[in-house]
Amino acid sequence: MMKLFTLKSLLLLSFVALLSSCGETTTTASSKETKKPSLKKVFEADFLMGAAINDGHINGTDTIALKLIQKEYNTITPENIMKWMYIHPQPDSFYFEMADKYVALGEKNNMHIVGHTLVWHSQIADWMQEVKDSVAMAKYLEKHINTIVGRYKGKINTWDVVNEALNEDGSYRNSIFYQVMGERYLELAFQLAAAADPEASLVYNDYNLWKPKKRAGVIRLIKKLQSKGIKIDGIGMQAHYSLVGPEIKDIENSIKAYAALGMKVMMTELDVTTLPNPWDLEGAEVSQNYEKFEGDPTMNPYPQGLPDSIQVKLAQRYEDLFSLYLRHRDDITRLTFWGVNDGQSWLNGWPIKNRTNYPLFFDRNFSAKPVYERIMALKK
Ligand code: 9MR
Repeated sequence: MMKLFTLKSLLLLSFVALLSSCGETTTTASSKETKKPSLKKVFEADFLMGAAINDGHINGTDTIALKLIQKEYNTITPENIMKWMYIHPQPDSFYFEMADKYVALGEKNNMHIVGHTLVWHSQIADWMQEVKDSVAMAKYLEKHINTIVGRYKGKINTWDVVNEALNEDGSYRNSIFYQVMGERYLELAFQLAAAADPEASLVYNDYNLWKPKKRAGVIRLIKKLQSKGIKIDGIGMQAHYSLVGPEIKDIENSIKAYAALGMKVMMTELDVTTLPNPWDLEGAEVSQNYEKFEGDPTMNPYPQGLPDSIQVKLAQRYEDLFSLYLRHRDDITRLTFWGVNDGQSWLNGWPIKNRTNYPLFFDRNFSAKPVYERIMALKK
C-alpha cells in the first residue's frame, strides 16, 4: 500500500495514464506483437527498460533490431551519435541530422529519451582539444550545452551531463576540461544544462562506481554541487561487468550511498562480458587495448557460439544483478543495456579487437537467450 504513494509509483501511473490518453501503447508493432511479454511490460512497475542504439536502428535500416527495440524497451540512449566529435565537429557548426532522427524515433514510440553525453574527454572534437584558455573553454561549453540541450528542450528527458570525470581513486581525471578549468567545468556544465532545460533530469555518469574510493569521489562531487545549489538529479552507474565481478554488495553499497544523498540511480550501460580477461580489467576505460592478443584463440574461445555452461553462468550473473536492482527499485529508475544484440556490442572490440562476445540478452540473430526467460521469471 505504502508503495502506491512513492514518487516513483506516481510518476509511473502518470506515464501510463499519458500513454492511454494518447490511445496507443509504447510500441508501434502489430497488436499481436504488443501482446507478447516484454522487458518493458514485465518491469513496468519497477524501472524503465532500455538499450543504447546506433545508426542502423535510428535510420530504420536495421529493421529487425528496430522491431525488437520497439517491443522490448521504453527508453533509448544514443550509443555514439550525440558525442562531441559528431554533433559539434567545428567551433561554429553542429550536425543534428542523426540526433534529430534519434529524438523523433523516441517521440514516435513514446519512449523516455536519454541524451549521451554532453561533456566527455573521449570522442571529443579535435578543435576542442586545442582550447587552452579557461575563458574560451567556458564559452565553448556554454555554446555546446545551450545549443544542444536547448534544441531538444522538453524532448530529451535525461541528460548524461558529464561522463567519466573521475579516476579510480576518486580524484578528478586530468582531462582537457580539468587541465584548463579545474573542477569548475563540472559545475558549469550542470548549471548550463539546468538553465537550458529546467525539466530535464541531469545525471553524472561513470564506470566502476561500485569501487569504494570512486564512490567517495562521486559523493564529494554530489555534495559539492548540492552545497552550491547546482542541480544534479541522478547517478548513472554504467555497469560494464564480468561473470565474476564486481561483488553485489559493493554495487549495493554504492546504490545506497547515492540514494541517501537524494540521487536517483540508473544502470546506464549494462552488459556482462563472457570472455577471458587475464588482466582483471574492470569498467570501460576505452584507451585500454591489448592489440598483441588480437587473433589469439585463447583470448577468443567461443567463436562458434556460447557453450551452455557459460549461458548458465551468464543467466545466474544477471539474475543476481536484477535481484539486487529489484530490491532497490524505489531508488533505481532505469536499466539500459549497452547495445541491442551480442553482435552489435562494443565488447566484441574491447579490450581486444575482433572477438566474439555474448554480453547481452539477445543473440546475433536477435533471438532471446536463456537469460531472458530467467530474468522475466523473477517477476512471476
Ligand atoms: O559503445 C561505444 C563505442 O561504440 C565507441 O567506440 C566508444 C568510443 O569511446 O564508446 C562506447 O561507449 C562508451 C560510452 O559512451 C561511455 N562509457 C563507456 C562506453 C563503452 O566504451
